[in-house]
Amino acid sequence: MKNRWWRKILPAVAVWFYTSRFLTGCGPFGDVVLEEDGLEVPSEEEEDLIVVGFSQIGSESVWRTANSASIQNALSRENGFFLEFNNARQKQENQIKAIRGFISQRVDYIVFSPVTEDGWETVLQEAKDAGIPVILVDRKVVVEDESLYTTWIGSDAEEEGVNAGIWLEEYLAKTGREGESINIVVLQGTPGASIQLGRTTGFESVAEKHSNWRILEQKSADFTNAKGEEVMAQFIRKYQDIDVVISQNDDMTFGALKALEANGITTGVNGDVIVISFDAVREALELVAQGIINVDIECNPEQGEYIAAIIRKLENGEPVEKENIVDEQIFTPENVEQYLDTRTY
Ligand code: GZL
Repeated sequence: MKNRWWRKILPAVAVWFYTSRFLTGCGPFGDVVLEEDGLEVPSEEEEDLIVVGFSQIGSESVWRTANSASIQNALSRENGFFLEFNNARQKQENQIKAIRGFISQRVDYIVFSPVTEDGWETVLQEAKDAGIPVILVDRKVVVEDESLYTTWIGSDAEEEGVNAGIWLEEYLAKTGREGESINIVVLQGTPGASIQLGRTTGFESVAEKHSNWRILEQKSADFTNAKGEEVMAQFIRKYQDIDVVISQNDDMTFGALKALEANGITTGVNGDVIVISFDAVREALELVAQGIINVDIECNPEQGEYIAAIIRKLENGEPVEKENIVDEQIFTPENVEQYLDTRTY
């Protein structure tokens, strides 16, 4: 383990942090949004734990909650880690402040899921200058200098979008509709998020092969249930003949289904509208089993063990891949039943 002499002064830092926070209403690192209990400081007996600062995007979706649980379970004290977990409430400025807080605390590793792909060079350079390795998880960043982060763990967003397009091709052929004019609306995730951009590009790359497919509109509903319902209601008011709804996560799908039902529009295997969703959280898979959602493209949130394994490799001086893709699959009414009982999220 590294000699972390500075840990001796951490209790004093904590007193300073709490005092300044109490007196000024915010922490010395600005209004960093930390867990309710504020700055946790490793105790004497926790000296040898690997200290990880994790900036999570938020708690906007069922998927995100599962992702956080996976990371907190894997980076536990029992497993040799001291985890500083920060919820950025989907704001990049909160993530940047949290990362600066981790740098000030001199954590051993910084791990974060970047809410959007741009605007990270400065803070990543600060982490590099401080000699703190950065591990990206879930979403990606776009930076000139890729040495600013050690590795990335997540899903192949573009492949997920392509898989949605391929499934639609096969489904239309199977139902004798491949020659029909197909009107499509897309509920997109957070603008500028790598996962949203990838899913969009992937699906578009298939759609452009079909002159009879028409993407009427693509609009962000920010990966949330409420916005999904709101944007779907707008689509319904605007377009008379929607054949397919592509929803880039299950939470937006849940909202969209509410709006469709409120307008007497049925969905799924025997419905008016085909619904293609992403994430494959258990609640959505139950709707796939009922034939209400036609297909759910899994995006695996169980990334905690991947992070723990990579940190252990780095601690041992072993090389790690720059990109680590997590396993995932596609769920349809035909195959979903066998997985329902074993789903962990
Ligand atoms: C996917 C992840 C996305 C999920 C949404 O990798 O970034 O963010 O699809 C979540 O549910 O909000």
